[in-house]
Formats: sequence, C-alpha cells, structure tokens
Amino acid sequence: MDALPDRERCEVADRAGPDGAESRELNGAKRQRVVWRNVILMGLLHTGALYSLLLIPKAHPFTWIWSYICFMITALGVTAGAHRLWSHRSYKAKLPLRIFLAAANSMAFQNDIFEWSRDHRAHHKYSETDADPHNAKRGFFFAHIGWLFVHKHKDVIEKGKRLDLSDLLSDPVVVFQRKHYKISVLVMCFLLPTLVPWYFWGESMWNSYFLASILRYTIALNITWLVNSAAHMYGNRPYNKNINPRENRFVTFGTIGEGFHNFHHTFPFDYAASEFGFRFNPTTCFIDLMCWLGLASNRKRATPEMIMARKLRTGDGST
Ligand code: ST9
Ligand code: ZN
Ligand code: ZN
Repeated sequence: MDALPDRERCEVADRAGPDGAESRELNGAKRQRVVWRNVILMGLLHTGALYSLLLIPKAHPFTWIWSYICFMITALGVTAGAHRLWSHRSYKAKLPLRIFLAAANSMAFQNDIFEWSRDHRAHHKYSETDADPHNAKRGFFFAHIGWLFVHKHKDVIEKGKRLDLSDLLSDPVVVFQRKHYKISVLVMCFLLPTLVPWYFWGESMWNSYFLASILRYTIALNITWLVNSAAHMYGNRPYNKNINPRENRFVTFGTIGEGFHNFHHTFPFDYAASEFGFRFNPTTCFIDLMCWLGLASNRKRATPEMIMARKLRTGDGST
C-alpha cells in the first residue's frame, strides 16, 4: 500500500501535494491526492479484460466453464466469506469452511479479509459520510472505483481506528491469509485459473490467463463495486427510506444475492442479506448447504415481525 505518514496525511487536505491534485473543495470536503499507480494498474487490467473478449471464440468450451467456476468461487469468497461471515458475523463457520472461504477470497484479490472487513464495517457504521471509504454521496464514479484511486479521507482512518476488530485478529485463518496475502493471490487469482485449463485440456496459457484470470477478475471486481455505486443510488427502499442503499435486482443477480441493499443496511446481521431467504440468493443456498453438511451454524435472521414493523415505520411503501 502506498501509505502516507500520519503527519503528511493530516496536512494533505490543506495544501497542494507534488502532483497538485488536492486542495480543491469537493462537496465541502477537500479533494484527496491521486494514487497514479492504482490508476495505471486498473487501466491496464480493464484494457486486458477488453482484449480477453476477443479470445472467447478461440477458447475451448471447457475454458469458458472453468472461468465461470472461478467466478463463482471468487464470488463466494467475497459474499459468504469476507462479507457475511467475517464483516458481519451473521453465521459461524468451522475451520475447513473458513480455509476454503479464505482461499476463495484470495482468488477475488479485493484486499485481504482483515482490510476488506475493516473497511466494510466502516462503510456500515459511518455510511455516506467522509468516514465511509466509498462514500456514495461523492458520486457514482467515486463509490464504484474512484475511492481506490485516491488516498483515504483522514476520517476513514481516524474513525476506522475506533472499530472493534478483535474478532478478526483472533481468527488464525484471517491472520494467516493476511500474512501470506501476496503469495495466496498469486496462486489463487492468477496461477490456478491459468494452469488448470492448460494442464487438463491443453488450452493455451494465453487464453486461460486472459479468460479465467484477467476477465473473470475484472468482471467480479466491477460487479462487487456495483453494490457500492448502483445499489446506493438506484432502486426501492421498502425497509428504510431515510438511507440511500436500495433494493436493486440487477445487482442482486450479478452478486449472487447481495443486491437487497436497503434490507442489508437495515438488518446487517441477517445471514441471508435479504427478506426472502434463498430467493435469487445462491450465497444463502451455499451457507444453508454448509449448515446441512455440519460446516456452518448459528445463522442469524431478522424475524418477519421485525421486518414488518420496520417496513411500516420507515419503508417507502414498495414491496
Ligand atoms: C477492492 C475492494 O476492490 C472492494 C471492496 C468492495 C466492498 C463492497 C461491499 C458490498 C457488499 C458485499 C457485496 C459482495 C458482492 C460480491 C460479488 C462478487 C462477484 N480503518 O490503505 P492505506 C490505515 S480492492 C482504520 O494505505 P491510503 C491502514 O491500516 C481491489 N485504519 O491508505 C494503514 O495504517 P498503517 C484491489 C485504516 O494511503 C493506513 O491507514 N486492490 C482504515 O489512504 C494507510 O492505509 C487495490 O486496488 C480503516 N478503514 O491508500 C488496492 N483504512 O500505516 C487498493 C486504512 O498503520 N488500496 N487504515 O499500516 C490502496 O491502494 C490503498 O488502500 C488506497 C488508500 C490508495 C485506496
Ligand atoms: Zn455489509
Ligand atoms: Zn452499502
């Protein structure tokens, strides 16, 4: 990470830096310094993903299927892992399941579980303020990807330090993944997706790298980011019309069940992240299957009474 020393960070909002990008007012907040390394890397990644589209017709059909399997593993590492298990503790998972979810999370390459969960807890607690890492009040682009292109607002770090993260630090799986994050990403996000098609059905490494790794990773990133951007701007608010997060069917479909965002911000402890259990919600089906196999337990749910009372009190009247 391209970290600034604390002293410099505090000053950054008040003066122009070497690249002269800050010191302009933006919705009452000072603009933050651009991290050009991230802009360039994300530019290259997205260019690579566009190029990958040209390779689809040339690849073996098994490579398409494998890329989709990698996408589903990636998605579960974020939804069932970093999100519903580690950020919200909405259910309990035994060691083998936690190991699988941590490996799947490294395939997602969205920062390690500790950092992802810390930022996500800040997002819920300080939603749509300067202490929210991807504050959607700063617009679609900032909430989607722009927040990764600038140094964090000082409130994110100051208020983030008040969060209780002791449960994350006491989970050896989280600590291990953080300690070995770079190598785990190399193996899970890049090597494994590339080598399987090459080894098992003779796909070229070029095709499998661009489809199962680059394209799959870029699509998964953008779908995840849509929860922060689109699902904070477009859709109904049946549970709480006083907050911005919304129910967005398009996002729900892509994120295997994470687009019921008005419900989720109203009842963040609910393991289904939705009023409707497993309807349009493969992540919930996966957690239920894990419970059935004895690998997970203690699923938390908002009761129908709580949901109805909340809808009547603060809902926008939609269903
Ligand atoms: C990515 C993450 O894409 C995506 C998250 C999306 C979340 C969506 C959630 C939606 C719900 C779930 C839906 C799932 C759907 C899934 C569907 C799947 C198909 N509190 O970070 P630094 C400290 S990542 C407390 O360097 P800068 C930090 O500890 C993409 N403290 O800040 C450190 O302290 P020390 C790939 C905090 O310099 C210091 O501050 N990754 C907090 O401002 C500096 O930290 C990338 O692109 C906090 N909240 O840099 C890399 N935050 O010095 C992106 C920080 O003591 N990251 N601290 O160690 C970066 O390059 C940088 O973090 C930065 C900010 C440039 C963004
Ligand atoms: Zn959440
Ligand atoms: Zn949100």
